[in-house]
Amino acid sequence: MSDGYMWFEGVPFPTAGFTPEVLREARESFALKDEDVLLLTYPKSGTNWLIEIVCLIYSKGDPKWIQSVPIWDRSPWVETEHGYNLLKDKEGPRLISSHLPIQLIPKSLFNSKAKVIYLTRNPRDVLMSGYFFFGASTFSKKPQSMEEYFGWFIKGNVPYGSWFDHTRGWMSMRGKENFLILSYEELKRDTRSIVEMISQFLGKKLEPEELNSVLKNSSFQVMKENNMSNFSLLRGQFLDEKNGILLRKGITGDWKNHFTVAQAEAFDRIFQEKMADLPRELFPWE
Ligand code: PPS
Repeated sequence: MSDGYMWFEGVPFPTAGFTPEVLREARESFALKDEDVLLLTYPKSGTNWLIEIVCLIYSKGDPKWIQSVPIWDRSPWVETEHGYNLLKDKEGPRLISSHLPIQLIPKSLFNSKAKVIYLTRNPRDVLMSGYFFFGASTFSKKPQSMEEYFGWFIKGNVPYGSWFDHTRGWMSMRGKENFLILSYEELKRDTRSIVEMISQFLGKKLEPEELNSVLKNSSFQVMKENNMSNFSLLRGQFLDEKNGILLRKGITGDWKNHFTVAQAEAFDRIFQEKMADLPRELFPWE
């Protein structure tokens, strides 16, 4: 606690919205059902973009739902107090979000046929996105400089712990029939094909005009204007009024505008050290 995080089993969490009791109960007792869909990411990987897309696939492109219900109530976070309480009594197929590392996810996942989508992103862009977001938050530890945040990220001293451990943990599920791995980079590069792949994976066929509406309503510009999805409802309480922005840039490679040459080289070395034994195609960025 004293270092600005709420630690649970060696993993740092933000201090607001999380308790050891809920984290423990979620892992031990939360029952995933075969018809549930679990959207998994490390923070700042494009989670909310994925949630928006999946909600729109479920509504067949009709934007009414995404325009009237906050994004965290449409696909609640199983590890937060708010999300857990919503989910545990919810009937029917549920959309569920989580940033949890594999060792903290509800154990019932491993005996269920629930469909899981794991979205990855270039960790350098994840780092930059987190630097700006947590720097403008009131619920998590704030870095004083990019250099400081870079050090925290490398050590895993950021919300939900190490990107490297998180990614390695979840990648061990690759190849399972109910597990789809996607990347933010592929989603940016060919949004239409990836959205079609997601709808196929979820068994939800879309007509061409429905697909067009999913694409339009989940686009960066439209989502940035949607107060149910852009986190503007959190400003004042959890996010800084001016700089607390979820949809900041929405691009790939922004890290190049911020990393020093020394940081870029250090990051390459660490990535190589920690991830070299995994297939290169799991990381489809430059
Ligand atoms: S969080 O707070 O961890 O749940 O954040 P998360 O949603 O995972 O990631 C936020 C980044 O995703 C970008 N984003 C998008 N990019 C493209 N298109 C759309 N529609 C979109 N929605 C969110 C968002 O801009 C954050 O990235 P950065 O690099 O900070 O812009």
